This record gives sequence, C-alpha cells and structure tokens, in this order.
Amino acid sequence: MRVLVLGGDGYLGWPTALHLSDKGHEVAVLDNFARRGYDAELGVESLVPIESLADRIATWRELSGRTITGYEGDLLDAEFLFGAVREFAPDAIVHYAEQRSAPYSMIDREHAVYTQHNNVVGTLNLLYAIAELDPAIHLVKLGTMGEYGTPNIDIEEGWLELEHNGRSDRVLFPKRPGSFYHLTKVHDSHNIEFTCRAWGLRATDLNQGIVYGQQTPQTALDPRLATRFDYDAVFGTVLNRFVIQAVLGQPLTVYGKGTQTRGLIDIRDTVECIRLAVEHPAEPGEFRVFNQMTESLSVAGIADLVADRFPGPVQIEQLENPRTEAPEHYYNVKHTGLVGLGLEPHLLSDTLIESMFDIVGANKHRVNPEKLRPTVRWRGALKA
Ligand code: USQ
Repeated sequence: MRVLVLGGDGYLGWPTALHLSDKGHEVAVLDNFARRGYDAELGVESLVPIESLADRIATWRELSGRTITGYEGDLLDAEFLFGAVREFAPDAIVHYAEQRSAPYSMIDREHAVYTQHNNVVGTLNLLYAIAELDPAIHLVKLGTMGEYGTPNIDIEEGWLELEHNGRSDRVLFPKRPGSFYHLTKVHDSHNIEFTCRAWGLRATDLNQGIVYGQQTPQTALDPRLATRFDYDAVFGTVLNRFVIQAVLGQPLTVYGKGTQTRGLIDIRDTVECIRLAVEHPAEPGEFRVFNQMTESLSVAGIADLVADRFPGPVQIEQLENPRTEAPEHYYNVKHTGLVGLGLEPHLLSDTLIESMFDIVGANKHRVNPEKLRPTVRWRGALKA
C-alpha cells in the first residue's frame, strides 16, 4: 500500500515509517520540523543524537534498498498539503503531525492557542484534502487515551451504548480530558467522526496510551536511524523519564502520591498497531476507534518497577502535583480491538527496562539536569 506518514520526523512517526517500509509498503513522510523547533525554544535536545530527515532517509535507502519520499511543509498550509496528497496519492494517511505535549499546551495562553490552532486546523485541512482529492483514503489518526480522562465507569473503545429514559443509542464515549493538548484530540475526534458521517470518509482513531522505549528493530540497525528520546519535564514522558532519572542518580519525580493510573504501550507495539490499522482499513463512512494501550500501571507502580530493576540506589520523590488530575480513581479500559487484528503485545519487562538503562548510560552526558524538574503548572497558565 502507499502510506503517507504525517509527522514522520518525530519520536513515533519515524519508527512507524521505517516499520511500514520494512513490511513492503511504499512510504512517504511529511513534516514541518516543529518538534525540532520546540527543542530550540525550550533549550533541550533529544537524549539520543538524531540525524536530519534527509540523512535518515538516505541511511535507510543504503541499508534496505528501499526509498522513503520526504515532504517538508505544514498542514496549516493547505496548498502545500493538497499538493503532497495529490502527488503521492496514498491509500492511507497516518497522522502524527500535532503538538503532543500536555505541559507545553499549559505554559500560557499563547502555547494553548498555538496547540489548539495547529492541531485542530491542521487536521481540518487534512480532512478537506482527503474529501476533495480521494475520499477512499483511509485516515489513521493518533488520538490519546487522555481524551477519556478517568471516568468512574469502564472505558469502551470510542463508543458507548447508552440507555436513557427508556430509549437507547450508540454515542461517542463522553470525554473529560486533562489539558488543552488532550482537548485538541477530542476536537479532532469530533471533526473526524462528523466527516465520516457527512462525507463518507473512512477513519481509524487510535487512542494511544503513554509510549515507552526508544528502539524498534529498524531504528536499532544503525545509530543514524535512531529516533528521539525526550527527558525534559515538558516533552519527556513518565516511564522514559524515570529510567533517565535513575541512571543520572536523580530522584524519580512522582507527581502527587503517584496513585494516578495510566495506559501504557511499548514503542514496538505502537508501530505494529499502525501497520495493523493500515492493512485492515475502516469501511467507507466508518469512524473506528481502538484503544492503543497494552497495560495499565499507576505512576508510583512505574517508579517502583524502575527502582527495583536499577542496579544501584534510587530515590523516589513525591512532588506536589503540578497538574490538575484525579489522584485516586477507577480505571478499567477495554483494549481488545487491536489484539483482534493480530497484535501480540510486548508487556513491560525487566529486559526492556534494562535495555533502556544502557541507552541512557551511553548518552547521559547530553542531559541538562536543570530541565528535569517540572516548571509548568496547570494553574500557572492563568498568570502569564
Ligand atoms: N508524571 C509524573 N512524573 C513525571 C512525569 C509525569 O508523575 O515526571 C505523571 C503525570 O502527572 C501523569 C502521568 O505521569 O499523571 C503521565 O504523564 P506523561 O507526561 O508521561 O504523559 P501525558 O502528559 O499524559 O502525555 C503523554 C504524551 C501524549 C499522549 C499521552 C497519552 O506526551 O502525547 O497523548 O501521553 S495519555 O497519557 O494516555 O493521554
């Protein structure tokens, strides 16, 4: 199949492009390099050095003999986007091209507005491009488990059968997200579902949990194929950060008591989920939702796991939670759709955590320890 990966220079977009290319698909990546720009803005760099997109593509060609086409541009530039979709003529478009950090979206008004405009309008342009150029294109959109929040009922895969006053209906599962970033994914889901209903588009919304890990079989082939690894308090995610903090001899920063529970997924499962979704498209008019996570863990549980595996002393520190989130809550998520398509999950293992210690150990001189502590406060956004 011909697959266009939007955000194909990012943490997950690049390994996804490699995985799909490795499986024999014709792949193009499109990126505006905003993610590299946030690094410059925040004064940090990926823990693991990463090559330019052009060098990554050249390396993959050298090692695999396969070509990945590159497009540089922005989804907000509709003329560019329409041009790329028209020229590449994909069967499927995988859409990662959004600002994906909750803390970044909560820095202040400007960052909230930027995030909402960038994510929601970019996706809206994409929906128009698909509808006008080729409505048969299957959109595979990265949503987030954070769209649901932590409701006091079981979390279904996107839809809920509801009975009310003696009548019943199938409705989108109610959303209660926890940041302006997570809200953009809710807004996207609504826009996408509407275009499936109104225009007959076909889409899969993948509500992904927190991703951990840094290597896939393809990125591990050569250091020039490495994907980024974020450790800072704005873009670094919880398990990756705890591993890095342990290796650096810094305390693991548990926000609050760490009783909040989240869905997690290994990066190798992320890329496989995308392949499964691409190769088993939604029907025309169908808005299909999968919960892309493989297990649930509490933040304190993650800290304990990392501390147990690390071959040395580890301090766990409970910080006052900079975010607004429920400390104790019910969390029971249905996630059988992707397994039904053939996903065989890699559950969090000692081996994986230990391999991450090695990756961090080799690069720890690149860390700026000042960027480890959280500075963005959910209520602080009001003061800016
Ligand atoms: N947390 C800590 N200590 C830290 C960092 C985080 O206790 O040093 C806690 C947070 O309070 C939160 C949980 O860990 O309860 C997860 O935080 P995170 O920064 O790892 O993840 P999150 O902000 O939810 O966002 C990440 C990705 C985002 C994706 C989301 C999936 O950045 O793109 O959508 O995970 S989910 O969490 O399922 O919404």
